[in-house]
Amino acid sequence: MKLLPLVLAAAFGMLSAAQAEDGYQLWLRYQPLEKPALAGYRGVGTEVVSASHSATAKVTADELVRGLSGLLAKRIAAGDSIRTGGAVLFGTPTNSPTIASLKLPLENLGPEGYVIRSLTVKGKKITVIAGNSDIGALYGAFRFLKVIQTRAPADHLDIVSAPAVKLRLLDHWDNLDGTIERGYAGASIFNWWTLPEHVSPRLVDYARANASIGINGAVVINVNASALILTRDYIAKVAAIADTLRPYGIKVYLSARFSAPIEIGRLPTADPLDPAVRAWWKNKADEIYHAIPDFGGFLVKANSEGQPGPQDYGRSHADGANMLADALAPHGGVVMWRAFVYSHEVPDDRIKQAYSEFKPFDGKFRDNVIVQVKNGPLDFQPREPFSALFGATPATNTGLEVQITKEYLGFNTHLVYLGPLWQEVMQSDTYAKGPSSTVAKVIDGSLFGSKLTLMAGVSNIGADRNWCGSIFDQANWYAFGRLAWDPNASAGDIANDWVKLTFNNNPALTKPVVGLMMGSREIAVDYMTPLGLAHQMGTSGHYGPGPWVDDAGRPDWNPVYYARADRSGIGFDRTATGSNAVAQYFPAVADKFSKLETTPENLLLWFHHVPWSYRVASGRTLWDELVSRYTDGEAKVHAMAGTWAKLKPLIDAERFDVTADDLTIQERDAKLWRDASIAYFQSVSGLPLPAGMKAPAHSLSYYKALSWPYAPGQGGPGRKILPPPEDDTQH
Ligand code: GCV
Repeated sequence: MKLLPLVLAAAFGMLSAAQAEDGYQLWLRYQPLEKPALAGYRGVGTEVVSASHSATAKVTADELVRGLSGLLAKRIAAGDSIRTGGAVLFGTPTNSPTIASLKLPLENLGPEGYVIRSLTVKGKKITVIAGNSDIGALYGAFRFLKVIQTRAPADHLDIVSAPAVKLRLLDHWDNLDGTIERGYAGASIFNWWTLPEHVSPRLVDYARANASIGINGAVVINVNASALILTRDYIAKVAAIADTLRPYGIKVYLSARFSAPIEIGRLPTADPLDPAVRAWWKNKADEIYHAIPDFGGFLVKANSEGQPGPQDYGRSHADGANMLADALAPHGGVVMWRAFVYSHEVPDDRIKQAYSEFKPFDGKFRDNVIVQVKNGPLDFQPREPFSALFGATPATNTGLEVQITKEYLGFNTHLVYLGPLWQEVMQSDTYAKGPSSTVAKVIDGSLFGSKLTLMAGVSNIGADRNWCGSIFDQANWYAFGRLAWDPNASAGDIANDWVKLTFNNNPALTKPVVGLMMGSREIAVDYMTPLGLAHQMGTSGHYGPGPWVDDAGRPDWNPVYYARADRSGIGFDRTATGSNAVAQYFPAVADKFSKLETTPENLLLWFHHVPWSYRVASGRTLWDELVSRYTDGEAKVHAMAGTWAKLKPLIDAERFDVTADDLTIQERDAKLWRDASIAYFQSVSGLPLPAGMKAPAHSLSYYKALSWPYAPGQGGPGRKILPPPEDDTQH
C-alpha cells in the first residue's frame, strides 16, 4: 500500500452528509473527542500502517483513517511502513513480518479473531491489530475504534477476542418488489431493478455497520421466497451485492423456494428423492458458485404457512434439507433449514409441532445442514419460554433465529430494546446435560461439540435514512451483532456501549438512557401480554390489541386460541392435564413448568389455565394482577416519555424530537392496549375492576371495530378495508 495523501474525515461522504443528526451514521459517528479526552490518545499517533494489499486491508485502512481522523480531529495517513513514533499497525503474521515477529496469541482465535496490543517496536510506540486473516484484523480495527469512541484507555491495550458462533447472519425478509415483510423502516435497501449495473453506495455503509459488530452473512431475500431469485438474471444481481459485501467479510445467502425446480426448472415435481430434481439443484448450485465463489448457502422455509416443501411428496424435512446440502457440499455451502413449522391440520398445540417434527430426525441431517430454531416455540412474542428444541437434538447442528424487526413489539415506534429478551433466552437452562446447559452453549456449539453454529436475526433494516425506522431500533441491530459474537455478553453492557457510540459519553445521558432501554422490554410485555399471555395482537398486521379475535381463518392464528379466557379463568393448560407441551422439556424444566407454584409468574398463563381468583406473589388475585400489569405498563411508558423529555439539553434536536414523537405514539398505543385488553377480559371474567383502577376509555365494541388496514410490513393485495368506528368516548 502506497502512502496515501493525507485524508480528513470530512472528505468521506458518510460523515459530512450526516452532519445533520439524522441517524444515518449509526454507531460509527466518529465525532471529535472533547479536548480533555483527546489528551489521553496522543500516543495513538498519525499513521495507519499495513503491508497487505487485499480489498479487506484497503477498507480496514480506510476505516481507521476515517475513524481516527474524525475522533482525534487530526490528519491521519495510511502507508505500508512505520515512519514515525505512534502508529497503528494492522495485518496478519503472514502479510506482516513485524506481526509475525511478535508471536501474538493468535493460534486459537480462528480466521475471525483478533489481538490488539499496545507495544514499543524499535523504539516506536505502536498499536498492533492482528488477526489470522485480514477479516480478523478488520474486526480488530472496529474494536480499536470503539475503545476510543467510548473513551476507554488506549495506551496499554491487550485485547483478545474471537467469535463464539460461526455464522452470524442477518435474514432479510425483503421481497423482489422492494417491500419488506414485517419491515418498518421503508423499502428494501436492495434495489433489484437497477442491479447489477448499479449497486447503491449505501450497501457499503451497510457492510461497514455489519462488519463493525461482527455480522458475517446476509440472506438477502425473504424466506417466503420467490423462485425468480434463482434465475440467471437475478443471480447476476446477487453476485454484484456479494462483490460489494465481500471485502467486509460478509457472504451472501439466498432463501430457496422448494418448488423452484417446477416453477423455473419446468420439471413436473420437486420431490427431493427424484433424480432429475436432485440434478437440477446440483446444477443450480454450480451455476451460483460460478458467479459467486464464496456463496454462503440456502435458507429454507418449507411446509410452513403454505410454503412448499418435501412433505408435499411424502418426504421428510431431512430428505429435503439433505438434497440441498448435497448440492452445496462440493462448494462448501450450508443449508439453514427452519424449524418454524406448524399446521392447523395437526390437531395438537401449535407450539409442540416443531419439536414433534424435528426431534425424530436428530442425527439424520448432513453435516452442512443447520436447523434454525426461533427463540421461542411460538413466534417472536414479547415473552415466550425458550424452544424445547434447544438441547433436544444433540446430533443435529442447531442454530438460533431471533427477530430484530419488532413485528410483535411495537414496530419501529415503540422504544423496546431487545437485548434483555435475547439474553433471557441465551441464559435459559435447558438441562440437556444437567445444570448449566444453557441455550448459549447450544448455540455456540460447546454443549454438544457442534462444528457448524449459527445465530440469525430477522433484519430491521430498510431504506429509511436512519436505517431502522427509529434511532433506538438501531440498538437492536447493534445488540444482535454483539450477542452473536458473544452469546454470554451482557445486554446492559451492550446498551451502555451503544448509547456512548450513538449519542455521547456524558454519564448524565448514558445512565438514564441505558435505564430506559433495559426496562423497556418488560414494560412492553406488561402493556401487551403480561403474565405469560401471547399472540394477542390484531390479525395480519399484528399491530394493536385483538384478544377477542376468533375468526382469523385458522384456529392457531387466533388470539383466543392462546389466552383461552373463560368465566373460570385464563391461560393455556400445557401441563399433563392439557396439551402436555411441558413434557418436551428436560425433566428439571418440565417439573418446574408443570406446577403452578414453581412456574415463573412471567410465564404463568403460557403454561397454566389459572382461576381468576388465584393469588399471585403480590397477594392480589390473578384478575386484579392482570389489570394492574396492563395499567403499570401504560404508566411506565408515560414515565419513559418523561425521562426522555428531561434529556433534551443533552441530545441534538433532530434525534431528540423524533424519539419524543415516537414515545408519544407509544403512550397512545400502550393506553389502547391496556384499555382494549381490560375491556375484553372483563367481558369474559365478569369481575369488577380493582378499586381505584380507571375504566377503559371506550366500550368493547369500539375496540373490536378498530382496524389498521395500512399497518406497515404486511403488503399484499385484496385486504378488506373497514371504516373506523364512531367515537364513543365514555369519560
Ligand atoms: C416470513 C410469522 C410472521 C410471518 C413470517 C413467519 C416466518 O408468522 O408473521 O410474516 O413469514 O413468521 O417466520 O416464516
